[in-house]
Amino acid sequence: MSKIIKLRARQILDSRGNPTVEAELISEKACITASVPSGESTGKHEAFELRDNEKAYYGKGVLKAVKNVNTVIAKNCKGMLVEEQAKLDTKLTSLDGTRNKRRLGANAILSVSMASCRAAAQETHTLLAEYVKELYQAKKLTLPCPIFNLIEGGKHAGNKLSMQEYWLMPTGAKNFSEALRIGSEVYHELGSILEKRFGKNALNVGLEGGYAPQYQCAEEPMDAILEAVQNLGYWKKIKLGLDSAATSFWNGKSYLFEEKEITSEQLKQRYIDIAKSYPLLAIEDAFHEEDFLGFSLLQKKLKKLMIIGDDLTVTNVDRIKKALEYKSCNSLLVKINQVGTITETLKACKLARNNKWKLIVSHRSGETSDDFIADLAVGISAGFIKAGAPCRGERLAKYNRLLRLEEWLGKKARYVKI
Ligand code: 2PG
Ligand code: MG
Repeated sequence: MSKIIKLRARQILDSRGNPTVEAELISEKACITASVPSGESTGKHEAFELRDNEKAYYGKGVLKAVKNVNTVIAKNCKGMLVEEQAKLDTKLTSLDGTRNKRRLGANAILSVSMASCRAAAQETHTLLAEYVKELYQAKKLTLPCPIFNLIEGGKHAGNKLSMQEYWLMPTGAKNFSEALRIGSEVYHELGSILEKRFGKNALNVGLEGGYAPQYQCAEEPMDAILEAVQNLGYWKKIKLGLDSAATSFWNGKSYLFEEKEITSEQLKQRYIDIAKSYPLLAIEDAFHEEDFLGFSLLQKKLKKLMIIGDDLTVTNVDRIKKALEYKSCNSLLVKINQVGTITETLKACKLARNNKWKLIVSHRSGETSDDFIADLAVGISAGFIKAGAPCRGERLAKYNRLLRLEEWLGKKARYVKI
């Protein structure tokens, strides 16, 4: 056991060029940093991200959050034991005192929560993944199936696609490295297809490294991805998935889909048609963030699919309980900054898992090179990790960490069977 000796934070930039918080923690035995991600298409019910709203960085500075770490949090957490994650996280939430971490900022709080967890792992000379396994009291370690975002739309790209993410899921890979290879090869093959069709412009990418071609029709990206898959002979090894991020095209009354207003019922029918014609395995945020009923109607129709809650559930126990009541989903997207501490993240995962939901640990569109979530996915045996395209440093930080974990853990961690 060792105490926190020094805690401080600084403002750094994320992959979008926006400020974010990095914490530095020095304990009696460790010295580490941790930085927090940030979303673009954020859910209304997420924990509060504190921004300065001043001239610098177009209001997006995080110096207030940094100051909160350097003053209130540092003063009160110095001397606490890094191994006592739950105690530290309770302290952090009670120092904040608000329901959604509005006072100190979930970004300030999460940076310290992550830092402490990583320091505890370092001190005990265990991999963070193994340490998380202990915290979560998991029975085993599992390498997750990566979910690659190959084509972007919605708020993440400058094209006309309504849906935000088109995924390749190499569910038939025999191990993580093969899954990564499939993802990378399909990504490059898809690049050539798009370049032939639209010219070099189509190689521009969205926030998560996926291509952002000028498609508008919802099915076209899937056709292009499948063409790439076909060219490479990977048919049997893959499934497709979607993140609609439907709140971003909901106007309060209807969905603005492919530049037309459609009803919830019409959108549902479109998903059903897509599921009939494509090898679809998952749909995330199929409807807007308050539409628990819409989700459940879809789930009834598409029983075999993963119906994933993201903005709907925001890694929050109360929202997950409501989704359970309505039978809205069968899978949870797990984002540490939606809730703001590691302990609360693990609680949300436990609740979902106890109800037989699948877990998908997820990055945010604004990322840093911090690879915490790779270890988190392995430690809780999530089964899936969504960390963007197999391209761009902040995305590869997670996938490359998983390659290392695969090698280091060897037989201690099997690859998920889907
Ligand atoms: C999502 C995420 C990550 P953002 O909607 O699932 O892909 O995007 O971080 O912008 O919320
Ligand atoms: Mg989402």
